[in-house]
Amino acid sequence: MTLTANLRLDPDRLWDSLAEMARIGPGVAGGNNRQTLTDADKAGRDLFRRWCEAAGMTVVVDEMGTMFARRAGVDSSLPPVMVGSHLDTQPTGGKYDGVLGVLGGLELVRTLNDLGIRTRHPIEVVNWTNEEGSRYAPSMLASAVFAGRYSRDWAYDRTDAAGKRFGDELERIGYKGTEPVGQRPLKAFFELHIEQGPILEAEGIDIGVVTHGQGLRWTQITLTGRESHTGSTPMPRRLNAGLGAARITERVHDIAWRYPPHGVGAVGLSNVYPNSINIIPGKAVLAVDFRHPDLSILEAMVAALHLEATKIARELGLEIAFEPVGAFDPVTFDADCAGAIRAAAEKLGYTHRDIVSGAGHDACWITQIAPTAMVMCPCVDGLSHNEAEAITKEWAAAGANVLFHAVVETAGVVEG
Ligand code: HGY
Ligand code: MN
Ligand code: MN
Repeated sequence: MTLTANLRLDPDRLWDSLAEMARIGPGVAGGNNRQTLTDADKAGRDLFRRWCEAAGMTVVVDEMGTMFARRAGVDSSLPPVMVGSHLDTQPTGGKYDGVLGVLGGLELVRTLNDLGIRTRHPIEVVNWTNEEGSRYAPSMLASAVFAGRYSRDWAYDRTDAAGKRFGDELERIGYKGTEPVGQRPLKAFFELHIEQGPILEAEGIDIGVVTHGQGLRWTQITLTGRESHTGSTPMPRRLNAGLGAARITERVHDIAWRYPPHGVGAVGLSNVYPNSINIIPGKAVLAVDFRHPDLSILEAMVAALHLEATKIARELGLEIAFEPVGAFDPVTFDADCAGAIRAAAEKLGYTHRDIVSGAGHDACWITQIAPTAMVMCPCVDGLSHNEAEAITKEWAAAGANVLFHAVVETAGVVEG
């Protein structure tokens, strides 16, 4: 039996849930600041747990704090179809990045309950811990541990800018679960996410069928010069780490431009020390974010960075140190899962196109261990990682409806 095209989610209930979650950890400009493992993250997790339990699901938390809300299937021995994303946000994040994927999964279960539909496989709605990687690098940390890329203890030892350990903060908010990470079997994983880019909106297309995800390399660079007086130190005697950071930032931009149309690069995090108006910075720390869908080009960008940043440092008399702080290779998502998404969009009468994800997602790690694909909906001006991030209720509903049909068809509908 398959779901008929008239079966859709309740767009208002989804929209209301998004609005209620957005009230937790508000930003300063209408978005959210619900960073991972903060009190606001805890409050968002608690609300998600209450909603899941009210929908008859049982919630399990693993050792990385990832939440798995399970709706029983007719055959509980079968592996679940997982659906989800993340509830943590950037410090100046939007209301939909990640949240739409988690609450779209919750709404899917609420709709199955309303319709009295049973599935053969269980369904699990997932909130992955620390997708953003802003407070604790690297991004997609919990899904990477789940996929076996990093150990739990390595993740626990990650520290934030204030020196707080990931493991300690997870314990502090009460979400250090007992289930070993990565032990949960799954049949497939589906993630609904806003595009965070301009393509779908510009082309007037409802649904992105994500067939690939580009790769990422994050490199932290520390430059060491010498603090000295900005007034009395002659120019030839300066060892200015801040100047080195500025030149390397410009060079990152140039390296990205060498690989059009997909090459992208930026320095989003950059600090000089001691950051005093009349002291030449003796130290600078910056983080470089390169992305590309082709692994060999991504690696060429990083190699150019090492070569050219080292030359800049030498010219300025600075010491330089590089530390990789995040990496995942370009991925290809599962053709059958992508096919289920395409078929759902067709059945429901939505326009759709295949698309490569510019941003990283938990699905990029889960696809390494199980059949995985993503559904995308447009966002206004392609803007994300900005408090002004916006989507329409119609876009949210279209994405969630396609997710609903693709997940339920994969889980198998049981008659009667
Ligand atoms: O960086 C990313 O692509 C994701 O938003 N964490
Ligand atoms: Mn996201
Ligand atoms: Mn994000």
